[in-house]
Amino acid sequence: MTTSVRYERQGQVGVITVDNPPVNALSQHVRQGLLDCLAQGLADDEARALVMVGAGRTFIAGADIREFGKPLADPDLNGVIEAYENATKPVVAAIHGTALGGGLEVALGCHYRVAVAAAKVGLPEVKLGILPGAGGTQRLPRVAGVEAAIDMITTGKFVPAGKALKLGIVDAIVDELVPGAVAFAEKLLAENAPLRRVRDMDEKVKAFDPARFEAMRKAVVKAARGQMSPVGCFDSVTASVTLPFEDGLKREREIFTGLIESDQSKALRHIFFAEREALKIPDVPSDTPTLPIRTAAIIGAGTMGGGIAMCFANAGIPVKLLEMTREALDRGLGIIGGNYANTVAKGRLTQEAMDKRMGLIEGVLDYDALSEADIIIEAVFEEMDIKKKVFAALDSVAKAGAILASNTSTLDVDEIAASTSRPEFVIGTHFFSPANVMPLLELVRGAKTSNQVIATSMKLARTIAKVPVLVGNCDGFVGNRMLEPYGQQAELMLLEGAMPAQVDGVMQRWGLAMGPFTMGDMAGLDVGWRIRKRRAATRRNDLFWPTVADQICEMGRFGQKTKAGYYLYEGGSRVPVTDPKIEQLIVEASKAAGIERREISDEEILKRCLYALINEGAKCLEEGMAIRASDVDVIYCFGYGFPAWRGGPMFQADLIGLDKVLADIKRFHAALDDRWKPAKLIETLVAEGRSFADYDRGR
Ligand code: T1G
Repeated sequence: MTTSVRYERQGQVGVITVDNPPVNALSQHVRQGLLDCLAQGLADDEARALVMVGAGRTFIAGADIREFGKPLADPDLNGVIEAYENATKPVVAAIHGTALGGGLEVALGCHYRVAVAAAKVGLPEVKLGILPGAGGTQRLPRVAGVEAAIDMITTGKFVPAGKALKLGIVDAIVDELVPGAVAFAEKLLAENAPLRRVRDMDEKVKAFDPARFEAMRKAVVKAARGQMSPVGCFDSVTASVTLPFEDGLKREREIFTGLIESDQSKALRHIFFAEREALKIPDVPSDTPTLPIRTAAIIGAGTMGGGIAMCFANAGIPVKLLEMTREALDRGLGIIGGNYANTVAKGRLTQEAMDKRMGLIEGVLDYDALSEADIIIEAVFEEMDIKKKVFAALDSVAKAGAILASNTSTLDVDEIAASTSRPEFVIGTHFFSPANVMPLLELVRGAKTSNQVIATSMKLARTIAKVPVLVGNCDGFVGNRMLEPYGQQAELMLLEGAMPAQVDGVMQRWGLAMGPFTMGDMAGLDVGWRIRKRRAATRRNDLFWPTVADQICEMGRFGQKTKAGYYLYEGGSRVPVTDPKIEQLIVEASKAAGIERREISDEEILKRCLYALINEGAKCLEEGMAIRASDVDVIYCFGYGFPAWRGGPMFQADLIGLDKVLADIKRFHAALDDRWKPAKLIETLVAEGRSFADYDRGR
């Protein structure tokens, strides 16, 4: 008998409790315990019905992902679920927290399901590159209907209990979890309710017209943008309509087996754990006391400042937004209001929730209004002198113990901290635009930033629904530092023979949300232009520096915001249109540089862009600017549109083979220029037969 699942009787109802902290994952001993306790409950003559519940903060959150990649030990989850489905006494699943993946599949194997109002259910396997592999694609359509099942399973979205009730996934909402579930079970007994097996509930799948699948599948393929699992999920759900239940299970198992072995699933599982690993800072103990963050303040109501203010309001934290003039403040508040109104119009937020959030944002015009804030984030113009003035002013008004943060994207956090008397309370909080949408938050550790401020900032990041990664204080930190050589290779290839559309096309077909030039046009070409001007005096003069980007900026073309950059954006459209003028400019720039243009293959484009990221990422690791290679992957997947189903640049290097990557870097070094000097860490790892994953594990 395992200890992670226990049985006890309450009156005439047997209660089976799964207790496998932290999220009651269905590890082997849990699967065995579920079978043992079911047998115990069925053998208990005093027990006329059974309830299944999770101990701690949640119901079962799914299969144990750490078991993937190894031979799955018996008992098989499908067998466990079938045993519950065929139980000779009614079984009620009592859901709180989240019932996810295999957890919801186990609940769907029970005859009935109840939930507390705050509970959520979901089948998020698609986010791990797989599909619900324990009958979820066959049972969920039978309770929720085919359309809702396709929507939930191909997106992995969580559904709150109220909606789950409406859909038919749960049968009742209860106030108190176990008493409510026991009472529900007793009611079933009193009504002599049937042992209702979901597999027998065919009405909703029979009512669905399979002719609709063709158009629906096209939409899923388009949205998947190269990821296989959403399409696999879709195909498996269609079997619930076109095949008998048992055959549908077989079809589900076939597709599952193919997906779980895929590199895409390995990459997505890597990112799942990497995101959580990034929270662990080797020299900041996990029990470091944190500072309370009850109120916040943002300086600067521009695009970034407004977006950051929304992050706090969305998390229910009152936030003051400081501007220097009433006009600038009203403009900033207006943009925020417009953003929220858009979300309401799209049905993603209620008007009441919008009003509540807007009510948490207070515009102010005086630094003194910031004196009670627990954290103050500066989001002013990216010029060091301006930032130092702001921090000097903050130093005189902020209360003792307030965190003073800069949203700088590249500037020296130590220099900013030195303009205060409290550098231990200064940290970089590099949000990504749009700040209320992009999940990544690079936390930049200054030389004097205290452990308490780091621990507080990591915790706060999660509170405001951000994915935090702690990085070192170098020019560009980690994400933007790596973007430099990536952008330079793209620019150099324009002069050597490529055009923007070819380079962007290669990177987007490979899976990036945007190629380098469409991304530059979206972010604003003037941002990079200002950085290049700042660095011009110190950049290496033994290297050739491409000039096309500067020439485009000198024409006043900064991208989407000026309706022209590398591409044209007619009528305010965001769709890039090739501009013959820019193509002509590129050809002339090649000539002026004395470069004979040549055909550049897609493979060379991909390698030079991807390996530039890998090489610089390795340098960040060897300099201690990034703690782990997996942190670099989190940064690129959550902040730069790198496809999570590719796992990040460093995961890709391991997948390709670090020795092969090094061989190509050396080839580029010989053929191109010294930008391609291999990172010492890559040479060391290859010499020792190790991978970035080995490096992260300290092996
Ligand atoms: N397996 C193993 N460990 C898990 C886990 C899981 N399913 N879920 C979470 N953990 C660990 C996590 O790594 C962290 O560990 C700790 O628990 C707390 O997690 C057959 C095949 C449930 C919403 O995809 O979405 O079922 O870092 O920090 O923010 O069809 O965890 O502390 O060492 O995320 O409160 C499907 C994944 C699996 C759900 C809680 N299920 N988990 O969020 O805590 S595949 C999922 C989550 C499957 C079946 C298929 C979240 C959460 P550590 P946390 P949280």
